[in-house]
Amino acid sequence: MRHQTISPLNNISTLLPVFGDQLSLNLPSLQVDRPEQCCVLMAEVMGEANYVSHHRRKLVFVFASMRHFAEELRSRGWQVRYVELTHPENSGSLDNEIERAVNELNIKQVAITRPGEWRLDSAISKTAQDLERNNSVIVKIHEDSRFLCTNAEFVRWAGTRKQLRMEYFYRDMRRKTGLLMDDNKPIGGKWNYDAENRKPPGKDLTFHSPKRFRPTAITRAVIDMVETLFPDNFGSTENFWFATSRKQATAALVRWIEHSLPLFGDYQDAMLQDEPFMFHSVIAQYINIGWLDPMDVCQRVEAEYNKGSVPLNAAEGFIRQIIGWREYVRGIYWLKMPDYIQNNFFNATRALPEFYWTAETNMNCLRQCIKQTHDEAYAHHIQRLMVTGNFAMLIGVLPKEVHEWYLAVYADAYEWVELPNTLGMSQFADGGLLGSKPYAAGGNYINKMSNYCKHCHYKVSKKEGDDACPFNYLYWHFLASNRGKLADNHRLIQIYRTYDRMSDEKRQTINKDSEKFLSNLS
Ligand code: FAD
Ligand code: DLZ
Ligand code: SF4
Repeated sequence: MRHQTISPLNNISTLLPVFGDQLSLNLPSLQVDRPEQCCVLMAEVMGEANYVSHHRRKLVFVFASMRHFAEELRSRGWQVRYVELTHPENSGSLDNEIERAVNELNIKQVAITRPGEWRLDSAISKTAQDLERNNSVIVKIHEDSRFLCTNAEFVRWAGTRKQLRMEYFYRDMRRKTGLLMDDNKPIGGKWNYDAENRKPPGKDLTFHSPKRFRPTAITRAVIDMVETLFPDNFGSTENFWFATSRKQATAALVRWIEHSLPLFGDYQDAMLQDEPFMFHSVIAQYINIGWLDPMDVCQRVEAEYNKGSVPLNAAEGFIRQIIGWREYVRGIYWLKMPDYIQNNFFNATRALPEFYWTAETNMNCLRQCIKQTHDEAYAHHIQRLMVTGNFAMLIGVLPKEVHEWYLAVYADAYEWVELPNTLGMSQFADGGLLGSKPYAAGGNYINKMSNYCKHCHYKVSKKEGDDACPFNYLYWHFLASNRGKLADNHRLIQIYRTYDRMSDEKRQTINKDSEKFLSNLS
């Protein structure tokens, strides 16, 4: 096995650690006056590989991307100390690798871009203090400039409001970036075209799959390593096709813009059997790891709208996801951590069902979404929110277990973006910080937005009995069980009225079917 040993580095005084999701040449810590006196440190470590049991495709994507980034840096003249996972002296954690490099290279200064996750940020801050105290090393931690809203700006925005609604944050971000703006007015007269973006899947849709890349020699070596070291982790590495360099990720974006962006808006919420990607961009993993820059992505999309090649609902819908949702959830994460992760508004206690790891369930919507997650480390937003997330909330799974599953299984998952989406948006475990009501739905919604029900063991039209769609009775059971916490929610008043109009017998049947289903689950 090839080990990257550390050749004597001359005149090195500054260490520049770059973490696995910081693969950008624009990182603030890489903007230095004397690159020849710097050494970039990159380390594959078990601490990061194991803190949740990551999908094997995600591990391949992260390590292969890290290795390609190290090559990119070297080709630009940077000195790079790259520690592979199997290196005999690998200490197993990023903070220890920084300390080891400081001691071995006799480093005087360290410059770091702040890690994306609270967990790593605390460990690095502690290491920074130790290095300054014990080794007289100067440590500078830069704020991550790859986002359009700084944490300080978000704190200021949040400080002025009672409710932290994404829509108002998004409008401010449109004003700030000037995207799709006509002076200080939104192009087209409306801020948000979401109402046009909920078309059910049509019969005659044709899709262009995301651009696929043949693994390089570097990636093939990583695949072998991941298969050897993580044989029991979830997911497949077969036919690995993700981009693992900036050039490839950009080519994937260009292809998506050309072929799929025009219909992205219309079918954003639709789901189809055996069509994991539809018109989605499948670029979240590339933006989050640093291969693509969010503002550049949005400007390319805006340019297509200006050329007249895509409708406004597609361009606006996409840009909203990036400068709205993506920035907003990051703001919430840093505003509310570390306590946020403990939230459990409904006091849920159930363990995550085993079939989230095996896809062995008769519920076709869940089987499809989980199987696809296993094969691709990908599911689109509505699959995550309204199928796997909705079901976990309806049956009362511990939010922390749901969170750890999402963090592990998606190639784009890092806690700063995954946690608010899971715990807040999909589980309502924060009691409504992100959403004004829980995203709970029965089988009708899934049937309207997908063709899953046509291929299901259960009947979506049936409300009770062994062959009824479980989402139908679990939906009412969830609302009834959590009435004490939800009854005052003005968006649920009509729904509770409908429940109250049901006969006692019907309500008892809902309860009986639900209890039977839930006891079979456990
Ligand atoms: P598209 O549908 O093509 O959307 C375009 C881009 O918008 C995405 O690439 C992404 O960068 C951004 N985006 C869209 N929605 C969101 C959102 N709600 N929050 C943040 N960014 C958004 N996204 C992640 O990047 N990482 C996660 O770990 C993650 N976990 C999620 C967990 C749950 C329970 C839910 C409901 C959503 C989660 N999302 C997460 C948001 C969203 O589902 C993914 O960003 C999206 O599915 C990625 O696929 P795509 O690139 O094809 O996105
Ligand atoms: C996700 C990940 C994994 C699996 N492995 C590494 C690693 O070995 N080295 C590294 O620097 N980063 C890795 N990452 C990304 C980090 O987990 C990420 O930087 C933190 O979670 C902060 O967002
Ligand atoms: Fe899912 Fe119910 Fe439809 Fe089956 S019938 S696919 S369980 S929503």
